[in-house]
Amino acid sequence: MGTRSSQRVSKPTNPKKVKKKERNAVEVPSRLVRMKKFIEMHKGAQKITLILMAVFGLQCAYLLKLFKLFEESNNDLTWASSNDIIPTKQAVVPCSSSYLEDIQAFSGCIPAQCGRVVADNVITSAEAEILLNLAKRGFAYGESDGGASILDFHSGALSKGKKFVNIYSLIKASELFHEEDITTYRSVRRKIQNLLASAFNISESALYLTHPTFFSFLTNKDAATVHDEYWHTHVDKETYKSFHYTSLLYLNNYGKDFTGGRFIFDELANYSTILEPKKARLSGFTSGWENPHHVERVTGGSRYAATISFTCNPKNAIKDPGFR
Ligand SMILES: O=C(O)CCC(=O)C(=O)O
Repeated sequence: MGTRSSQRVSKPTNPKKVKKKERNAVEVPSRLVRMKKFIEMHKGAQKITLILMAVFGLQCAYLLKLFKLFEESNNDLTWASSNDIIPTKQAVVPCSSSYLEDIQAFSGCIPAQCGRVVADNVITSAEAEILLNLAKRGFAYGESDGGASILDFHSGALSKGKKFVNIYSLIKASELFHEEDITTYRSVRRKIQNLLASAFNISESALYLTHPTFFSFLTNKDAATVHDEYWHTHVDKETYKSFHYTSLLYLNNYGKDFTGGRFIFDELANYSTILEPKKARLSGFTSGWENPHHVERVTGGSRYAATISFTCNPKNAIKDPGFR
């Protein structure tokens, strides 16, 4: 037995098993090292992942901001499309403090709310046609070199070349205007006065026609003087001191008779409210800082409109143009 047991103890080791053991003895520490390395690497990767995520997050935030800005600049609202027939549509905007201050002195003329109105059924197409023909007859005597001409039948001012001339020095009014023109102009003026009074809840008799009242004719010619640069944002109360209520009567059609030339309200909140002109479309608005606006550059054709505006101050009233 003793021999057997000692034999068992001294049993010679199988060389194959030794090799395997040796292999194992070598493999165990290398796995640990690899594990450690892996963990270390993983820690590094975690850091890198976190950094990448932060960079990605920042990029996303930046893109989102850009997208928002882009979205805002594309937030323009076509308030009055030339495809629509608008019975009457109104929008309220808070009155500017300077406008309210100015108008306080004229009771009966203070708007319930400032804002805008557009109406397609107040002026008839026939009335617009008569005024369009009258404007065209007038502009045959003069036109600006630079694509923006005006004709003021009240004062006689007419764009010619780079200056203004008095149309009544070129032709007798009686030869230029027909009785129908005068009656149409008066009827249109009365209708506008009525629309403004009801839209802004004021007394019709508190409104007076004011200077300047003019026809405009715009083309895509390059500007020759500053007077041709109609596309700058402006506030009517600043440009024309006597205005309290501005009205515009369009005499031909955006998209058909001309391209470009849309009327744009430049809102404070970085977007635009767009009005597309169409024949006999009437728009009206309070003339203060609540309604900054411009006309988009005309890109083709001829655009005709009439600016017919009102004051609350009787001292700044003018008579209907008598066409002398
Ligand atoms: O013709 C228009 O639509 C606007 C004209 C205008 O802004 C202006 O005469 O001050």
